[in-house]
Amino acid sequence: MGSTNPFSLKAEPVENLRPLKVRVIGAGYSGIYLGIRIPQRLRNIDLQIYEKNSGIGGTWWENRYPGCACDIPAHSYQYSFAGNPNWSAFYAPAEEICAYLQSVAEKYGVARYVKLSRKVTSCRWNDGAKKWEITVEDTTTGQVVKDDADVLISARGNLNDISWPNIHGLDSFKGELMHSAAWNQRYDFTNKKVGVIGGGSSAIQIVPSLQKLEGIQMTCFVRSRTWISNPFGDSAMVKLGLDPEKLDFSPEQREEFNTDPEKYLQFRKAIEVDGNTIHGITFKDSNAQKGAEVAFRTMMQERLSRKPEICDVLLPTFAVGCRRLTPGPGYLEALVEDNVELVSDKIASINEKCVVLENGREVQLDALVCATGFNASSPPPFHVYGKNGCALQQRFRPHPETYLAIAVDGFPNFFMMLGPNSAIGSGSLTMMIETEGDYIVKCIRKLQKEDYASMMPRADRVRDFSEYCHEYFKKTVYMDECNSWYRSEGGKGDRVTGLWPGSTLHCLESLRAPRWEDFEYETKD
Ligand code: N01
Repeated sequence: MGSTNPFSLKAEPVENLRPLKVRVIGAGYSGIYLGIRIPQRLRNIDLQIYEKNSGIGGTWWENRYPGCACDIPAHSYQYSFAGNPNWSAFYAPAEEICAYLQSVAEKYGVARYVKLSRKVTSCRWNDGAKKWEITVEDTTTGQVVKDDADVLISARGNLNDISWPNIHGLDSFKGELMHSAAWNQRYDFTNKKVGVIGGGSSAIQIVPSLQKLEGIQMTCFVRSRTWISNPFGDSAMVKLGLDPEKLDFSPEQREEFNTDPEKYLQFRKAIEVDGNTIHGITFKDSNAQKGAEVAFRTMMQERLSRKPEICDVLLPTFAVGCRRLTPGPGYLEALVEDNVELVSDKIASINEKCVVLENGREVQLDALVCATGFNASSPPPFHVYGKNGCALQQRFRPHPETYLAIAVDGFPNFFMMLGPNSAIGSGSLTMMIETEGDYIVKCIRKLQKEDYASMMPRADRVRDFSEYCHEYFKKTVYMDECNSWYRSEGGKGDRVTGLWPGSTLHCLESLRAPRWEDFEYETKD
């Protein structure tokens, strides 16, 4: 019988477990999880986590634009074992999430494994030694260090390779130019003419925050339509007597969550149940999809009633959820303000001072914000060479293929957290992260206990999963007529490579117990 305490360690004799070197790339939600679980569940592991930034927290360390918050209810965007009754708002701000991650890392002693300002530039599998050879750059000194590992885990996140818009003349702009994920905190936007390119989740958070600044004049360049949803988890809020319009928790509510665990658990449960019902929306022509379309259309029309012409260019013709849904508190309200103009005409070029539209109009600007997202379907931004020197970049052409989003044939002892096909458009990403991490821990335990030098998924199993994904997504809204980072080839491809093919619960069940027969193994010589 196992212990009911998830943190307890079974009393395994240490000498039974082969020592292994494990290297993790990235100290965001995924890497921190591994920094907790690997030492808890395994013995004789030499663990190191390389983080390119000078602080831990991953995307929540990097993204610091005004209004940056998680648009998923904070209580379902946390580790299952580290519930935080103190979130200040239903959608927690980025700084607060980053501080939460740092506090969890500190509590569980993760920092001792993390090497900050270390950028992994290359990983090469040495078939003779059956080890990964890793090249790491110290970003503060430029010094290059060599390391090796039995097991390599990419926990790099998939939304950090910045995508600048491909617009002629962008480099010639002489005003302040910044990307949403590389914000210049020193720039003062007050009394400025500011352009924002993009209508995705980042722009939707940036626009209402900037719009309130004194003297600002904004032009939002939005070339594609987008669905704005009701707040995720709104029925959970209503059930508990909270007002979905008021997203901050009062001191009394936080006090209640702290002093009444029952109430807190009830609240978390209600959010989870609410989240699970969203999954129905992702199926084409489902009743949930039809219902959501009517509800969101009506809601958007109401909120845009001061400038109904915006509906003509913003209300989508594609299915709800095809591209990422955003609740966007305050976005539609900001678009109807007098100091904001929404421009849907395509941008032709950019010069020193202006964005030039295809219709010839020039929009003069002091600052231009590119909220133009990330190259999400690309392989990691460091080189990974597997067996016979095969590059992961090559293996992922024409589109990424994996075994259960976690491993790839030809790449022994290489595992991915949030790799291709592992995000979720309708549920809790943090639960997926924990599930993937637990699966990888089981694989490492197998290598250790059964004394295998390496394991990797069989090619036919990878093909099966890839075909399963392809068939699954045909039934969903994700293949409808929209651009989204969920899809291959920069958003327009015929494969959905960003998302797990199913619900969060489906992922949890699929990864609960590894099918060891789907892997091939090598022993030490
Ligand atoms: O990026 P995006 P994002 N001219 O790729 C437009 C996560 N996230 O940073 O759709 C004009 O969604 C582009 O237009 P189009 C979340 O997973 C989470 O906003 O290609 N426009 C699009 O509108 C999200 O999905 C939170 O036609 C151009 C926009 O730029 C992901 O990050 C918060 C253009 C890019 O939208 C990415 O979101 C924020 C051009 N030349 C983000 N090029 C949470 O709260 C591009 N665009 C959890």
